[in-house]
Amino acid sequence: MTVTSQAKPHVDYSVYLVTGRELLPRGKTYTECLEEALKGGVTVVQVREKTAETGEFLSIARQTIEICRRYNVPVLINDRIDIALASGADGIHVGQTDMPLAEARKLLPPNAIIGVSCNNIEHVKAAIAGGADYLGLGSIFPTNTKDVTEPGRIPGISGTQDMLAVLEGTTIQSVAIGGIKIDNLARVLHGCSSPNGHGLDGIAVVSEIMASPEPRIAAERLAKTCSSWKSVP
Ligand code: TZP
Ligand code: MG
Repeated sequence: MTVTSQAKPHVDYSVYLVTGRELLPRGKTYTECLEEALKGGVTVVQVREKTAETGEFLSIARQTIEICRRYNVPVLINDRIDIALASGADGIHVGQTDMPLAEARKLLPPNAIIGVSCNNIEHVKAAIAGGADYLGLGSIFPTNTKDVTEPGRIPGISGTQDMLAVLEGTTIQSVAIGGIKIDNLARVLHGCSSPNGHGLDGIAVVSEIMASPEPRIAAERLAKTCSSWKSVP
């Protein structure tokens, strides 16, 4: 699966890892963490680099893709279309202040996956109109991983339910993100559904896996809870 292949890949968003190399525990390398997380059941990876220079970002993206291909797991690039194209990633994830969705679509091949961060229902409506493939809803809880202190940046479970209601009747998938840990995962999965039962397709985490001394176990626990939730009729 690359942005140059033909069909748009189907993505399983169940356990979505967003990278954060700065959170790695002492003694654990990025590639060790990534490979362990993949063995534990991560289903999609977003390479998120906030301080790396372009060359370094590209090399991390390529390294990530090389490892994730072995597990048949798609790789998305945070924000940078140039890095996505140069590395052969499966798509990008954009925030509300990044490249607008419509412009990103024009620049990327038609089979590229594009995800958008949404904090409120206006964002969701715009993302639907712009043809997003999936949405990252949140931050659902406060988190130390990203500055979400601005008013309106933490929709919580009830704000996420409102956003999911707008997604009803569309094929756009969604994950919740922000402060999700194994201890609150069941609450997120069960709590986040619209009044008509439209729920999440998965959850995204940074620190729960990246900061763990045992990323494989962390990913396994998330995957297990997610799969038992998905098996509920
Ligand atoms: N977008 C919204 S919250 C967040 C991002 C990238 C950070 C989530 O990190 P964590 O460690 O899973 O709370
Ligand atoms: Mg961004």
